[in-house]
Amino acid sequence: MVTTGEKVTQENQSSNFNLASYLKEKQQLVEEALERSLSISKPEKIYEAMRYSLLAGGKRLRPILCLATCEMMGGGVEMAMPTACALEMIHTMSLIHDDLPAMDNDDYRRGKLTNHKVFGEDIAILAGDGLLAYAFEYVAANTQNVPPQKILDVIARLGRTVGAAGLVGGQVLDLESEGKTDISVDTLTFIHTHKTGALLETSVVSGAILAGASDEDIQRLSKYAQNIGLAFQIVDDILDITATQEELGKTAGKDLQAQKATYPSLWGIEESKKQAQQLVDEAIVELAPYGEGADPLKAIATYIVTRKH
Ligand code: GRG
Repeated sequence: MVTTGEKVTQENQSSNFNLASYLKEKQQLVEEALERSLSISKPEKIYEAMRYSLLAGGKRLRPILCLATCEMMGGGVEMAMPTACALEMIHTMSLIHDDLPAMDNDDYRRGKLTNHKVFGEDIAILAGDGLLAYAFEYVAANTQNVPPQKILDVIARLGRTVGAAGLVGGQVLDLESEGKTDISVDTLTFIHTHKTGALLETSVVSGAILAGASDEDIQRLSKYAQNIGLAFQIVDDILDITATQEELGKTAGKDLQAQKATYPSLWGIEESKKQAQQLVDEAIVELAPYGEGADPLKAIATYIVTRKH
């Protein structure tokens, strides 16, 4: 599955880079920006519901990927922060809707009760809608020092990513596949490249666009992101089996309970781990031209297969 002739060697693995302190620093910046992005107004209930899920923690992987890519391509954190926040708003709204009784029917998310358990189903649906709309407003109204055409490109990509060509399409196929025993690897991969991979890809690519990256760089970074996106989902499937509710912050073992086809159910756990590692190796190959500047993206790729939650 290696997509270029290059090999992953020791020198293009991150060596002295400290991912833990990098993630801590960026997570703090993102938390502060998210806190500032949405204040309580009238009617208070909907803002409280939106803030409840948006500020409930989480790894903030999508905003960090956007910021890291923007910086790697020569841009600054400030120009990418509105998009980084919008990515987290979109991700959070997808979690709120995914947890609803009509979808996955989950009681816990990010270690807390799900939005509908606290605010009711009606408000949870509206909180998701509110966050989705606000994400687009937030990018358009707050992005500075970026040419308007680039901002429009980011907004168009965000739209495509959440719609039927992305998260919504992946979710529909996922719902249709529940309880079926004959799901192929191709169908499973379609579900996850849309449901999970699309937003991770847009996180990376939008950071590159805002920094003014060339089409060639964007293509390379898309490949990096597609590979880590799929690896991320394979690991998610494995963790659903091997991790505890405390580690996950949500109910463990849900896939088996809902009779969902997963990578471990098709390949077994060991082969799934091998495939995830191979995808990450291939992702890292794409970063070869960017030297030390790519250390954060390399380390994040590695973290994706070693993470415990
Ligand atoms: C987007 C309009 C619109 C509707 C939503 C419900 C739905 C359509 C799509 C489902 C998308 C979904 C929930 C995909 C799963 C993605 C995933 C692996 C989530 C877990 O991500 P982490 O581990 O979570 O990054 P944290 O909590 O760390 O942010």
